[in-house]
Amino acid sequence: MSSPTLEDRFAGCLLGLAVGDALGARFEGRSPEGIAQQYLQPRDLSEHPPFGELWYTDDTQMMIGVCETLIACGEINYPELCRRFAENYELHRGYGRSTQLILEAIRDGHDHRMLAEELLPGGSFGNGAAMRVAPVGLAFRGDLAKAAEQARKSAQPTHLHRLGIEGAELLAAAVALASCTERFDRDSFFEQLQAVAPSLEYAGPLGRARGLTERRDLVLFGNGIAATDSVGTAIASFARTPDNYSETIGSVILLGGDTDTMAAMAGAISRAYLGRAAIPEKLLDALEDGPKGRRYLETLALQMCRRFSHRSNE
Ligand code: RVK
Ligand code: MG
Ligand code: MG
Repeated sequence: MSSPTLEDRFAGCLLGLAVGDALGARFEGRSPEGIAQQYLQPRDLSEHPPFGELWYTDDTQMMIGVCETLIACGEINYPELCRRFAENYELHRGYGRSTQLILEAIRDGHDHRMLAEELLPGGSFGNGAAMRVAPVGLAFRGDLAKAAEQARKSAQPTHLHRLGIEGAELLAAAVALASCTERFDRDSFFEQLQAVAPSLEYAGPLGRARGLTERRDLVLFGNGIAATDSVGTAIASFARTPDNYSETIGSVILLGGDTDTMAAMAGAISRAYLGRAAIPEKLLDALEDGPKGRRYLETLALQMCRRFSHRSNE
């Protein structure tokens, strides 16, 4: 099988994230036992997806804001990022509580920096900065230090806790590495990731992910809204089944809990590696296609690719 083109990888990453988010959203907050009554195997979710159109959530909506900023400015520009987040914001997409209040403050011209510092002790360590950061990994795929620096900037408006920020750095690095990979090499992938996120809170899950073979052992990773409970889970699922998108996103959805976000993050990494082709047609066809829907994501991917492909071999 020939390697995907860069354009394929960019489109795959954005669509893989949106499809994971939208499919996972149907199961958000449910228990693994409840989901198992309907779906026993990860691939069943792609072969027999829930009925009707699949709507994405805050994960994809914020990722779109990151993409738009990168395309407009060539890097993360704080005022532009805030403007895009607030402009795209729709409450019904289901935002984290603190992120919601911050985006409403930006929209209404209030002091949002104070909220980011004070709403949660030490700032937010939610997975909201990691779930939206994949485009940063694509844009700076040839330079992990730059990708990490830009990931930190992209977290700033809403996530000031070091664990929320580190989760974003880690996810951006995972996407960057996957998008440069011709043939997945587990040891090399984890060695590079471990250098990006040295904190104990991430070193533990990354170390376990490196040795993960059985799907049942994914339950040893978290399934929650904290970045430390979900970023490692998404990476572990990708690394267990790097050649199989349906298995990668289905496995994290069957864990229950924060299913949209784990599947969004795992889907972005998976498709940055595999490219767009073979995202199951049934899922792609079901993804919403109104304003800023499926076709808009394809356009964004093309614009991202044009703007950033020259950085690929740096
Ligand atoms: C609804 C204590 C903290 C904390 C801290 C907890 C969407 C809080 C997406 C907070 C994702 C929650 C998710 C979310 C993304 C964070 N001390 N608790 N320092 N920091 N928390 O509001 O964008 O689903 O319970 O920053 O990270 O699909 O309410 O939102 O699943 O994490 O929300 O943190 O959320 P926020 P976010
Ligand atoms: Mg969500
Ligand atoms: Mg979520």
